[in-house]
Amino acid sequence: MEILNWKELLYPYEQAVAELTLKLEYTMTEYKKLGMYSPMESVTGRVKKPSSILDKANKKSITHEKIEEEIEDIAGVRILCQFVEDIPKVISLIHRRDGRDLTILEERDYITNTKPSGYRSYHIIIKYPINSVAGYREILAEIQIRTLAMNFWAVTEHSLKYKYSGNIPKEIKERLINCAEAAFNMDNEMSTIRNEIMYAQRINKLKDNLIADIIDYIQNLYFVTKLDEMEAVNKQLVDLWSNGDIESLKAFKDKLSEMAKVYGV
Ligand code: 0O2
Repeated sequence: MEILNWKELLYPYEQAVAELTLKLEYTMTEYKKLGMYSPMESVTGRVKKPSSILDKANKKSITHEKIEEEIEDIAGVRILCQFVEDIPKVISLIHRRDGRDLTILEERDYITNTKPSGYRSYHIIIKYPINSVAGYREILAEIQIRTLAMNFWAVTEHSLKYKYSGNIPKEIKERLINCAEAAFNMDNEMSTIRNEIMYAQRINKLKDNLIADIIDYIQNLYFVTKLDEMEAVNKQLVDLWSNGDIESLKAFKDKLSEMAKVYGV
């Protein structure tokens, strides 16, 4: 059997994880910069540890020569969403890249088809191109998309699997199934108040942006207006900061914009 050079084997996977994570983070940032709600809450990635690769190869009777061909998740990227409704949006974002910077090979919907363990998540297996010093090649990677609640369950179950070397006692398994149900109910409950939560997040963002604009105006006006005029402006800002609704903040910003025009700043 071929002796594996782990450093050489894993390097392209490290590159793939770094590139994919960065690209998806940029998409998240873009949503935020445009003042839009991002369906992705966070993106993380990891390269499977040699011990886990060997365990999986052993479990599935994969020879060393076939590891890269048959273990699809040596490179893994995980996208977390706040709401179940965000998941199809994230899937569309990945579909849009299909045939461009990645190729989709397979999709596994463990959300519609929950695993017997209680595991829920959406998996997309991709082929990803790597341009390295060694040249061009394509490697396999797995993108997991799940909600925060699904992730909480999966991470906890995974650590128990590890603790019990894959043989979780029956009683704990049953409890885990109850927990999976609780996570499922939590996702459903969160969906019912999704609009409220998204509205609150949008308002907070809007408020932050308005305050930032107001502070910019105040800084520009500081040296050109009379002291008592500036004191009144500062006092109004302090009042609005704590009590102000969006409309009053907008009106205050418009007032400062007029003042700035008058003073030519
Ligand atoms: P790790 O440590 O996360 O990398 P199989 O091992 O046969 O079940 P297969 O055929 O490789 O899985 O593909 P599948 O079912 O899409 O699962 C791949 C990965 O999904 C797993 O990788 C886990 O990360 C996650 N996963 C699948 N089923 C479960 C589950 O029941 N519980 C938890 N917590 N995670 C699951 P690895 O290699 O098992 O683990």
